[in-house]
Amino acid sequence: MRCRIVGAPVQDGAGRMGCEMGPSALRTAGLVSVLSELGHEVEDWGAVQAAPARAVVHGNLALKALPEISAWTAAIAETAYTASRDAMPIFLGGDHVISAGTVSGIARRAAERGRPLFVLWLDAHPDFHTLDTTVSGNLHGVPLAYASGRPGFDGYFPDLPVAVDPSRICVMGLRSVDPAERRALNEAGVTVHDMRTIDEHGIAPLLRAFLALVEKANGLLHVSLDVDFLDPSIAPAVGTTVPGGATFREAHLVMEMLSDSVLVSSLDLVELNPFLDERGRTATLMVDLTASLMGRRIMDRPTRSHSGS
Ligand code: DIR
Ligand code: MN
Ligand code: MN
Ligand code: MN
Repeated sequence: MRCRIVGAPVQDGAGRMGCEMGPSALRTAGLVSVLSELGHEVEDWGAVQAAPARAVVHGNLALKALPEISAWTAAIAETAYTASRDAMPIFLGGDHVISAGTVSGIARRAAERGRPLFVLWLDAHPDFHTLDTTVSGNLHGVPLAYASGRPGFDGYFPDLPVAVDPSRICVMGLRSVDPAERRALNEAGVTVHDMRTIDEHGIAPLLRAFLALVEKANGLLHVSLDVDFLDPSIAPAVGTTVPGGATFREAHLVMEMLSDSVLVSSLDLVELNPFLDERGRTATLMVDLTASLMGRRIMDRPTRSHSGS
């Protein structure tokens, strides 16, 4: 497969600095060579350039860096649209606000192809705040709400070409949800698997059910992997650690099942903060998880051929 690496060195959406270094750390951990060794053709597009910010003022004075983030979102959406023309884009964050742009650009591409877009959001948090409900004001808490067309972004974020239908979104790994997000997730009808559900059922059947929906609809699948989906004991390099996350085995199982499904058409690797890492340990884990998603296996397994785009 042809993979296109796209850096999105955004850090203003998170509560602390450091995510800007994420793309460098993922490259340093060997992302490109790992993908090449798996037989993929890899193109590295370098980094998205932020457009100049224009003044944007919002009534919620807690919002941080709104003009800058709005400009980043426009630039990332455009690049995501272009990069997904004839390759599988892998977006290197940057904090999770980059996904406002990546999902928007990918949704536009999917609509043009007449394919429904599904989104798998692997995260401790649902990132389902609007500009009005966020309490922290950190805009990495809003991208899924924006991409699914929740109201209140008009005039502040770029106009959304195509919204992702909430019934095609699955959020997995939740263990930190603000009250406004909980209400909104229920109302919108997003499929939500919190850690308790994963504990009770096991992660595989939950994922399998979602993949069956994607397959049945002949959909495209965007995967957004936040470092804090993982337990902090294995992935410490993130500004918002929450105990009780996915284990090493659960995370690799998810990635291998995604690989087997041959449904994934784009990927975000977000929230890596290399300043908080232990000698590249978290960056290396993120690269290894990407390898599992892109075909690395412990032993040979029966594989399906790619269904094409
Ligand atoms: C919290 C934490 N819900 C907020 N969110 C995220 O700031 O809105 N942390 N995304 O990573
Ligand atoms: Mn997130
Ligand atoms: Mn998170
Ligand atoms: Mn509008």
